Amino acid sequence: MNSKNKILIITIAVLFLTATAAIILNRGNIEAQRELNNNAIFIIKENGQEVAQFNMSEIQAIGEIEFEATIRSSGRDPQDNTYTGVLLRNIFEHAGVSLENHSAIVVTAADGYASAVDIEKVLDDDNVYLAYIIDGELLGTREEGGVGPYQLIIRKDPFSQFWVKFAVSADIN
Ligand SMILES: Nc1nc2c(c(=O)[nH]1)N[C@H]1C(S)=C(S)[C@@H](COP(=O)(O)O)O[C@H]1N2
Ligand SMILES: [Mo]
Repeated sequence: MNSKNKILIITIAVLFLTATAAIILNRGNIEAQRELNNNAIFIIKENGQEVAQFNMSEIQAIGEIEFEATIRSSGRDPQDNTYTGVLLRNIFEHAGVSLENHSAIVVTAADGYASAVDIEKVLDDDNVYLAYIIDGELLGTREEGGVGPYQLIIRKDPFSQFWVKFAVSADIN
């Protein structure tokens, strides 16, 4: 083998090992973060009364979906992202709460922000999600500079002011 080929093979091997190491390290990282975020409790209420609490693995087990959404916040260009989360309606159904005979769900955040979402929007099977991963990374807590651990996302809204960062509970009224 000539020295040019040797250098080529060594370069390819180094690149391959670096990429493999990065993937493995990142996977470990996500698992560690997810573990940590199992302290992240989301509370389900019906008419102001708590009916259930779920941690992140429990939320995930309800039916994880990947979806695209565009965040349109004032003063910035729209940004397309891939989120991972579950439909808000599925969380209520999992908690044994019927969506019938209700008009809205009020989602409340750790910073006091709250948003009321019409039940018609919640019933749509590709609109109102509770997300915890953005582009393969956990959303992170407010303390970590993130917008989670949970964020309410309303995909089909033309603006994002009714999305809820740091979401902690949802109350069906
Ligand atoms: N908890 C919480 N959620 C919130 C807000 C907020 O201040 N606190 N701002 C809203 C607004 S006005 C927008 S545009 C979106 C995106 O906010 P960001 O641009 O600060 O990420 O989140 C919405 N949800
Ligand atoms: Mo906004």
